[in-house]
Amino acid sequence: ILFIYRTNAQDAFNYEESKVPPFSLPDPFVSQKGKAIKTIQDWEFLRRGEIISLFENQVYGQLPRSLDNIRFQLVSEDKQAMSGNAHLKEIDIQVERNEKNIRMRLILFIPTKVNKPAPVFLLITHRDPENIDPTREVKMGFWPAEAIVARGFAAATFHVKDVSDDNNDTFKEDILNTLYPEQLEMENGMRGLGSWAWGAMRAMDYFETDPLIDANRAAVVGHSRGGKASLWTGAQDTRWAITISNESGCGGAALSRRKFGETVKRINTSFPYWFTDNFNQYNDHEELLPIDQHMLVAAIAPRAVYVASASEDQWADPKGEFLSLSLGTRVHREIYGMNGSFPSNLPAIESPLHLPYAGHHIREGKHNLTPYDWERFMDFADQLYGINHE
Ligand code: GTR
Repeated sequence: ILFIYRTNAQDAFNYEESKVPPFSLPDPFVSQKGKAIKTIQDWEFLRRGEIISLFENQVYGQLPRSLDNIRFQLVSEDKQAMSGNAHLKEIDIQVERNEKNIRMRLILFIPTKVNKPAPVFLLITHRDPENIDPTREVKMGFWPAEAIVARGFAAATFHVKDVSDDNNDTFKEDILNTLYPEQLEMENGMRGLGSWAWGAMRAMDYFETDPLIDANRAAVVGHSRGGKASLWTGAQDTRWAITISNESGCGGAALSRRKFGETVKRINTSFPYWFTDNFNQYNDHEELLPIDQHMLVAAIAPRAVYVASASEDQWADPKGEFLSLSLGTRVHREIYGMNGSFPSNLPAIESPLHLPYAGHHIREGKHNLTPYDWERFMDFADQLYGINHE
């Protein structure tokens, strides 16, 4: 008897384009009552809200509607960080509800050479906290804060653990148990990814108060599971000028109906605490989803959106990520009349495509967030903002 062992559980999934099943996608341009969506008015007051409700109810869960009390406390500061190139602020964002509170730590490096409010990149961090070391004794390519500051942007980040731990056993600690326990009882309640998006929005609440930050030029960035959360943030919260997904894959930028690489069933099995309970209904039934992920991209419109992939990250389905971007940004083009479009095929490796309202690149190499990715995000922001930061 010959046993074939699969050493990598990801091997059992489809990686062949020829085996992608035929599918038809839900239409962002028709309302639930069948009205054709043609104008900015239709989009902003009817269809966009419907799409967000569908994602709330079926995929990520709804965010709490109330924010009882938010406070910002500067816990440490260094005006000469990074050899004088940056002003470091560490801020505790405290949110209180029903006399209970949680704190989320925001790390923020603001370039000192800029004498006007700085545009900012916020990274939703799920990896080891050494990736975002505020002392900069450890410097990782995952968050190249020096390089971000050198280009005139503020570099901000928080760790998801402060809002909801990335762990099935402990994700309820912090905001869910402490502030919003009723969400846990709801089949469309907030879970892990929703909590992280909530955290990003609280960072934005802070940016709006800091005179050194240009909150109108803020980008939210996440890698992989963090990219799923950044898309969910940008889709709901219209304050972000740019929403960036790096290799977010299934439940992020990739179209679920392609079933290429990671599938809905697999993600709900491995990471049941990321999504709301209702998402389980679509295990092996992607065709029943009332949305697909191109509509998450669409919900960001008219604000800018960037989707990045990596050539060896087939688990995240680079082609499915690109298709979502190109289909989702039809709203930018067809409703808002923005110029430029994407080609029908996935662009070549390391040939970034930066349109006025959307960006894409596929980097050579493995699943990761790297300085190459960051430099492209900053190129895109420079172009969008039309600035040199001198
Ligand atoms: C994988 C997961 C992906 C992605 C990735 C990551 O195990 O299947 O959906 O989130 O982790 O976050 O790096």
